[in-house]
Amino acid sequence: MDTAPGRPDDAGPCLPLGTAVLVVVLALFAALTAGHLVAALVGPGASPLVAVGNSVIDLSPSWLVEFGKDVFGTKNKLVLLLGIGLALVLIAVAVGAASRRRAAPGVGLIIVLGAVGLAAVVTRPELGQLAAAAPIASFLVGIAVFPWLHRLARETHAGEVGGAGEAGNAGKAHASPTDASRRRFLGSSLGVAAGAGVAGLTGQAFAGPDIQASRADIAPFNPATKAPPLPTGADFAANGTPTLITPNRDFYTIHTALVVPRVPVDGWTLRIHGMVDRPLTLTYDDLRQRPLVERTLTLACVSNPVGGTLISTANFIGVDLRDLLREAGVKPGAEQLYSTSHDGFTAGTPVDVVMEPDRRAMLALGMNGEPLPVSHGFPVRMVVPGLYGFVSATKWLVDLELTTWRAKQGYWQPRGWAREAPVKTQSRIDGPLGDIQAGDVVVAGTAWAPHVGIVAVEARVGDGPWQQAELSTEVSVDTWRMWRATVRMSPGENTVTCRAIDRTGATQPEVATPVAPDGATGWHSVPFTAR
Ligand SMILES: Nc1nc2c(c(=O)[nH]1)N[C@H]1C(S)=C(S)[C@@H](COP(=O)(O)O)O[C@H]1N2
Ligand SMILES: [Mo]
Repeated sequence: MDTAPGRPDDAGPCLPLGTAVLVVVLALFAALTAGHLVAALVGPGASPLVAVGNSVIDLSPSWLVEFGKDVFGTKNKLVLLLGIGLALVLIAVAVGAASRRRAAPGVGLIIVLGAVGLAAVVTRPELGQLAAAAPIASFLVGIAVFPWLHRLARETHAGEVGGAGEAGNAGKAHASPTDASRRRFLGSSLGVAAGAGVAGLTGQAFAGPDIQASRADIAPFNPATKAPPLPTGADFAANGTPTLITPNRDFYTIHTALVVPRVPVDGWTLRIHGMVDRPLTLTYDDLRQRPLVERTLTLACVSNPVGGTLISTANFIGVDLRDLLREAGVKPGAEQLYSTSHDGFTAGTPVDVVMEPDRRAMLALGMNGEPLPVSHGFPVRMVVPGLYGFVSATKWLVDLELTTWRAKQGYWQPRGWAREAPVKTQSRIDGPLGDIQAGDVVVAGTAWAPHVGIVAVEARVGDGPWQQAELSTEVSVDTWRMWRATVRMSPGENTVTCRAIDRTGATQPEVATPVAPDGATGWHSVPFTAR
């Protein structure tokens, strides 16, 4: 049988499994990094890997998303990417095994994955038409690299078979055809791996506009109305609670986007339209020139379990949302303020809540004296005191539409979450931390009922009597409040439980409910071992 180098055929020798898999892996790597590089030009979300990941997130059933969050917390996105990577490796092994004689299965794989990548990119709501260039680049590179490397590998192997008799005495002076073709295959493989590595890293480095530069260009804010200075005793950080203001780097972060959107101030506009008398299109400077207000507000996530930490407080700087909407002139009948993010995320907020004179809802440009951090929505986000973030706190905001509830649904509503979601009254135990001596122990924690206010917190050990806790000085009804209580602990395990009472007079309910659809309820209990 003629197995001359350069003319391998189906009946020829079989590639070792490892080589066949390597060829598939290298071709996939080259294809994905090429797409990643082109995505740097047409939008980071266009990278096929990222687009497929984002689509997996959006198409996943809610229970799976919740499971991911429960098990992996904020690492869930890394786990998703690793999962997709692992799936690709398994596919590469299977297709490699099928491609030991013929290139066809590998070519078929490139076509199928190319179609999946293209479909994921063109159906992403946040990407423009140009974005298709990234998966197309992936496809073209994959469809070129795979058959080429496959042929080189076959040539090497054909040479090995043909030159088997020389194997024992192939000295350095007499390079056999085997050595030459093997060198060609190895050299090409290394070249593909290196080229793909460089393409991937370059794509990563230049993905989108230089957002930190845009952020650094923002002149310091000088709010006309500053947040009042914190009263003394606003937190019990010395007893283990968080500080009243959460530093930006510690502020909890939740979003559906797999890569944080980079939205430069240049060219950013906000449209206010729908059921309004005067539709507006505002630039960043338009917002800056309005009287800026600074407000100390607590933001909470509906996915926060009892005792959880998906809640933080910041001094948000921005413009009053009600004032802005009054300028646009909200028409009667508008029920929903439908906000859209640059990344396609949407939230529906009740208009009557946003328009309450004392609600203090805002469009935030700054956070704790700085421009918004990129991961918290730079350049502009919404914040509505008293509502969970998923129905009110749209980051990377680009569009506000006044509409009805029937016309549109925010991102999470069709995924089984509530339409209207005020933050539930909650309290949690934060300290003491470390070694505990039996006797009198100061237990401390945090309580919140945003826009309602906390009036009391009670704590108890085991089934003992409830004790009134001392409360930190109230900053406003829109911020969390800290508590501490001296309780008696005996040696061994002591389970401490707390509950808050809000300004409506209601006590935080004992019955435990899950986070979906509108926030967890239940009392927080923590066992402490005293010595
Ligand atoms: N664009 C966008 N905005 C978003 C979200 C999102 O997924 N995408 N998540 C919302 C949710 S669920 C919460 S709790 C808050 C969290 O804001 P933070 O990350 O600044 O804490 O942002 C809200 N705004
Ligand atoms: Mo959230």
